Amino acid sequence: MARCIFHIDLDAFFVSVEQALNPQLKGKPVIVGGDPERRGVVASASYEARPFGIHAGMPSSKARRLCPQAIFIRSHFSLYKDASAKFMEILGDFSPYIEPLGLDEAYLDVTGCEEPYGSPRQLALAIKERIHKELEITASVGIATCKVVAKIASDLCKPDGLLQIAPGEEQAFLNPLPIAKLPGVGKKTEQSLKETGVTTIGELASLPLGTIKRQFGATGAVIHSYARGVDAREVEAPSEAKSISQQLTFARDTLDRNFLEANLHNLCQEVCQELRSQNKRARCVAIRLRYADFKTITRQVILKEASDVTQVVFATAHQLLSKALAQQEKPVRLIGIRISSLVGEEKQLPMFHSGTEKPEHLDKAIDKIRSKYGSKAIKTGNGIFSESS
Ligand code: TTP
Ligand code: MG
Repeated sequence: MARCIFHIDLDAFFVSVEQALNPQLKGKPVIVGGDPERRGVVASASYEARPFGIHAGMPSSKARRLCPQAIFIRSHFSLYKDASAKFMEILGDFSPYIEPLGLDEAYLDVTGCEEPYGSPRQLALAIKERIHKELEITASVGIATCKVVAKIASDLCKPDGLLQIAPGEEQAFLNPLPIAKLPGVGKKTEQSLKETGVTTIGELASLPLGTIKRQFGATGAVIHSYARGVDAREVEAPSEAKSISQQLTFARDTLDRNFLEANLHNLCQEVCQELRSQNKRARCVAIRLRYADFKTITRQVILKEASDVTQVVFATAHQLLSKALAQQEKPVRLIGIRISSLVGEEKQLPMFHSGTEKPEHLDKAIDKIRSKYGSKAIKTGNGIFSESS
């Protein structure tokens, strides 16, 4: 089944944050960046300033010459960092598979997340609406089967846009675009390609791979593949793990509910043990099911309070599994769990002793035994199963 990847980029980010704080700036040519008097450069220009030829990286003094009526504002990085954190948090409510790129853009793998919304398009609209409601910033979303096409799509539909490239339409979409639109094609590569008469992505795609490899080496192979709309890169969380996941593909597709529940419990135990070893707790619990026909669904919920307790995570994952199984009864080939929105261990201690601590004691005891004797040394009731035929 084709993946569904979103690339989301906030419009005129620094300017939009300033406009949200000071609505009088809305609808005007606004430039955030360095001082025109002191050799500063433009960081972000409002869409009203862009028709004057103003863009990021341009000397602010030149921007002022091009548009004397523009309003210049100095950068306030702490404001942008706060807005960025809120933006990423919103995205985390829609899919656990997030790859932030800088402050104002991210890839999201939403394969199987779209069902409750009706379609990927509806899901993208829901994300745009949340961002607009909470941050007063518009976002542009590209939807495609891979990262590179999603990124180009979001770039083309700015501002406040939404552009979906249907599976199979990638090449037709890319063909007429100028090569400079392709990530990986910098100024030098663009120039060399133009010298050989290649100006569009379609022309690049139709060059023999050998030719492009001889000219540009390994980079050549990558841009050639991108030009054909082929990009197998996964949406990956940054190196400091922001999520923990485990999945299991069964030897045989199964409809056996007890078997699925038992496996889910084991997976929960594994991710929670890892979570506890990192002294973290998770706020988001997601399950993924892949059916025999490779159709994949993802279901997730945000916990009221972050937790590292296996029983809590399993109870939540179990509810998601029950709902998913009630919706479609098809043999399952893969089950996965992912816990994300991880927070440090600043746990609220209960004022009085209460029975609610018990599952944590149980987890600690299990972790100790497993770390000493291996993960198969102990299983709790939920994790013991036999596969029925
Ligand atoms: P971009 O997303 O590239 O630009 P943008 O959000 O201002 O406008 P667009 O609608 O085209 O996405 O970059 C995000 C922020 O990063 C931008 O608001 C300011 C900062 N930035 C710089 O400081 N210098 C730069 O050269 C660029 C490109 C961005
Ligand atoms: Mg942006």
